[in-house]
This record gives sequence, C-alpha cells and structure tokens, in this order.
Amino acid sequence: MGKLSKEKRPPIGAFANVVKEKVQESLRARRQELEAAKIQAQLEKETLDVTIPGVRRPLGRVHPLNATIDKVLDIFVGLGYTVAEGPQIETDYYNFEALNTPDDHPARDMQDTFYLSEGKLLRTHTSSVQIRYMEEHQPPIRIVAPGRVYRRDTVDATHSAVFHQVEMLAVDKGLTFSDLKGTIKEFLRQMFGPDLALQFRASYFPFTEPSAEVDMQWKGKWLEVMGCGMVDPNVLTAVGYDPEVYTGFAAGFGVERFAMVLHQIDDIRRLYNSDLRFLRQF
Ligand code: 2NL
Repeated sequence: MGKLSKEKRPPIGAFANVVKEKVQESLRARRQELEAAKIQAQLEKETLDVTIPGVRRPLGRVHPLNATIDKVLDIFVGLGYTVAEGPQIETDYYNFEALNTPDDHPARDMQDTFYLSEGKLLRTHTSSVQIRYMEEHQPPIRIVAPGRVYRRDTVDATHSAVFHQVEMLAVDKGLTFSDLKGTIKEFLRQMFGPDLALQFRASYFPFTEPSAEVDMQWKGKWLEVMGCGMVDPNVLTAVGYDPEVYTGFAAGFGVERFAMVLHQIDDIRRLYNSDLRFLRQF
C-alpha cells in the first residue's frame, strides 16, 4: 500500500478491505460448521437410552463379627462409655508389665504370645489400649476397647490365633463390685435378652482382684461368657492413679464366642472363610 500512488490507494484499499471481510466471513462460517459438527457428534455419543434395564449391583452387608462388635459398642455407649482404640503391635510393658504381670508371673503361661523383634509383641488382649488411655486421662473414666488380638493357639472349632476382644473399664471414686455386677448384668441382658440368668464365679486374673467369671444360662445350659473383676491396685499405680482415692472395675470377652452363641455358629473358622453361602445368612 505504501508504494502505491495517491490516486490508486483508495480503490485498492477498499478492495483489500472487501477481500479481508470475505476471508473473515468464510473463516467464521467454517468455524461455526465445525463447532456444530462437534456438538452433534458429542450428542450422538452421549445418548442415554432410559429404556435399557438397570444393572442391579449386589448389596453388601455387615459381617456378623462386625455386627456383634457394633451391638456391644452401642450398648456401652448407651451406658456412657467412650470407645478407645490402640496399636496391635505392643511392647511388653503395655501388654503385661503395667497389667501386674511381670516376666516371672505364672499368668504368662496362661497365654502364649507372638513375639516380634526388638522386644515388640502382638497384643494378647486390648487391656493395653486401656493402659494407654489411663496414662493420658484422669478419672473418672469409662471406656470400651474393641479390637483384634493374637495368641499362639492351635486353630480348631473354638480357637483361632487371631480373634477379637472387647474389654470395658471404669475408674472413679467409690466404684464397688456391686457396680461391676450391675453393669455386666445390664450389658448382657441388652445383648442376649431381658430375662437372662447370670452367675458370678470366683476366678483369677493378674490385673484384677477380686476376679470373677460370668456364666449365663443359654438354651438350658450354663455358658461361661466373660471374665471381670476390680482393677488391681498395682495397675492403678502403674498409670499414676492413687489406689487410695480411686477404684475401678473391668471386664473382657471374646467377640467370636458371642457371635457364635447369638447365631448358633458351630465352628469359629466359618467367621473367617469369607464363604458367601455362610455370610448371606446374616
Ligand atoms: C477374659 C477376661 C478380663 C480385664 C479383662 C482389665 C483391664 C485393665 C485393668 C484390669 Cl486395664 N482389667 N481387663 C479384667 C478382667 C477380665 O478379661 O476372659 N477375657 C477374654
């Protein structure tokens, strides 16, 4: 344009403008065409046929062991307890020592333990969780500790090396064995039925004194269902509580056994096989 003469500049300039507009117009038109085609292709690809029958996904369900744990926890939460959890790999201190069970204590023979390297072990009960909780909280406390525990048992219809336990613990001023009995009675009646007959039988655990075994009448027979007792003063001292000021009671039981009694399951191994024919019954 710069090299054109004065006279030629206007007509050629006007012509150039016409050409530019034509080119722009055809670009616009083509772009619109391509975008329309793209939308059309997308619409065709994404067509939803609402008349096709739906795919029915199989419904999962709660495993009977978890259902039993849930029921136990619901009852204790209803009684004002807090759920506490802790590690499955423990130290000798939390699993035994703090529970009045020193190295040479005969009670160590009562349960065989899986020992790991570096002085670690697989917890044999969830009492260790309760020791940890007491170290970090001041009384009054009311806790319930569910979880997986480990023992070197030979597996048969009623034993498993890995099983589940729930322990409960209350520490406060003035708690007595009568409070323990009332709590256990209320718990077991909510769990198994309001007319349940119970019997407390003197027993022994290193961490409680006195200790008792609880039996309940079930389908015409006396069944041993749990162990319990007043927290041994040595355990209170180990976590820094003054046993002259506070007393406590505790109880523990196996969840598998509860589930087996509730659902008439004859072999503990059925609870671990993941056999859907079995699990669909619950
Ligand atoms: C059983 C018996 C029991 C406890 C567990 C406990 C925990 C602390 C202090 C004192 Cl931190 N006691 N737990 C007490 C008595 C019995 O379990 O036969 N379990 C399967």
